[in-house]
Amino acid sequence: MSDSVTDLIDRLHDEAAQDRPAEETPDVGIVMGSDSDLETMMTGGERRGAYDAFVDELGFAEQTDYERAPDAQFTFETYVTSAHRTPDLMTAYAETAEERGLEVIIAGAGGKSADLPNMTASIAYPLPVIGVPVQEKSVDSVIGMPTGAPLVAVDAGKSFNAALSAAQILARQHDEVRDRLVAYHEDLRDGVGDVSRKLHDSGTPAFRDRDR
Ligand code: RP5
Repeated sequence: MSDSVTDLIDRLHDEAAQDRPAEETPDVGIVMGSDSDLETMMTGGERRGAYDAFVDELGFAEQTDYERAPDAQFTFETYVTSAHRTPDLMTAYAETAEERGLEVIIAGAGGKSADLPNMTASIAYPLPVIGVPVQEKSVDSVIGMPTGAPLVAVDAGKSFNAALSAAQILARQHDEVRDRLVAYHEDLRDGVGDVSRKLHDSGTPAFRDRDR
């Protein structure tokens, strides 16, 4: 049988069988249960997401072709692998992840049975998985792993932080990622300093009305 899911599964196994140098394979794998999770997981939603953290703040690029790496040194890739609708694809992704060269996976799902992060973590073990509950009601099902089955998770919707956490894992081996993380934090610090001075020096009413 050949269908789009089977094709993807075959592709993942083919890629796992290749012997690509680490510099050419994606460093981070991002999976989500549905493309309806895209804004929360990646970009364009109520708050900034993993795509914004990786691309705008840390200089990563999205790798869309496993056999053709982008110029950027650090990369991520993105797939939909639903735990309930495509358990075979979720399994194939998780079990090939390490061989395909991934260092860490970010997995997000919504609903009350947000099983993708924890199932991906169980199958991809010992690769670290960072879970993102896409909705508040998904938090318990993402973080509720039994003893001995580890999963690191962020708060509901905080895929931006999941990207920073993934970068922290990569930074243990790559000074360049560490430098980018430090620079990002210094920017945050400067931002607080700037806003604090403006608030104080202009006074509350003028500060509040500054962008009106
Ligand atoms: C979950 O069900 C997905 O992660 C998504 O958050 C939710 C709803 O999915 P759709 O019905 O929008 O595809 O598995």
